[in-house]
Amino acid sequence: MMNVVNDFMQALLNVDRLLAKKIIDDHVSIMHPIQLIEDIVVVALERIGTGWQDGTYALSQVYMSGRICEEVVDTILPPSDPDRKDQPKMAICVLSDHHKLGKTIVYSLLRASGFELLDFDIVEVNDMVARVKEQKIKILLISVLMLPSALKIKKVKKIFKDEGLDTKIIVGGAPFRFDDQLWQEVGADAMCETASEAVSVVHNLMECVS
Ligand code: B12
Repeated sequence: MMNVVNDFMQALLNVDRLLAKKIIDDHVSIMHPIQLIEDIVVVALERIGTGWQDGTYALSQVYMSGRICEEVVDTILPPSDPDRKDQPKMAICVLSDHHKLGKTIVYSLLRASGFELLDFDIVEVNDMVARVKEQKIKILLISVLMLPSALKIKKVKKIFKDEGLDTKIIVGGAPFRFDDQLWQEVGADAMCETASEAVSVVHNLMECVS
């Protein structure tokens, strides 16, 4: 698997869309799409991010890698399951930052697993709270990839508390993988390391909401 990750990473760094797509296409028949994304795409992007941080790669390479992955991932995400489950109202969003790929994957995975959920896309705190109230959201999934965005969840939680909202918050994204206490510090009800975990975590939380 490490060789495949290396090849995929090189294709991204060389901005070779065709090769990147071919590597993914070659594996999609032997791996579940979400597994493939987590074992190849996420790992390669993380390594590119670390390489940018230590000065090995340029931000333009991070940017183009992200764009190519968005295109490639889009072609393999599973279709939604028409047999919707009986469930509390849910929504997903990116809070404040502009890293959308994780959110897109979690959204597709939950829909493919039979859940219906709204996509608020990128939102700021006040807009998010207003939409949660308007739509009577019971479970809110928040994706963030930057620490300052993660810390804003504290404010969301405080407003929910002050206004008597019992909406449960599930968080995910890089800052929570870097620091495994952070989800509790920001007041979330649950955290997922990967998109695959979202289905069982949502199931567990569904039992706590009316
Ligand atoms: C690609 C990328 C970009 C692209 C984004 C393109 C796009 N449209 O998404 C671009 C070039 C635009 C970008 C810009 C920046 N980036 Co950037 N970026 C990345 C990189 C390399 C990969 C992110 C990614 O897409 N990963 C793949 C996805 C699929 O993984 P994921 O989001 O983690 O999601 C998985 C899980 O976490 C989980 N998940 C995610 N969210 C949720 C939510 C829920 C509810 C659940 C259940 C699960 C879940 O499911 C997914 C699948 O398993 C990361 C490195 C990293 N380690 O993450 C840096 C990184 C996030 N970026 C970083 C930074 C600093 C920036 C910039 C500030 C750089 C700059 N100086 O301009 C800007 C900020 C832009 C902004 N305002 O948001 C830092 C953040 C550091 C920090 N501590 O805050 C990182 C960590 C890089 C680093 N090592 O320093 N970036």
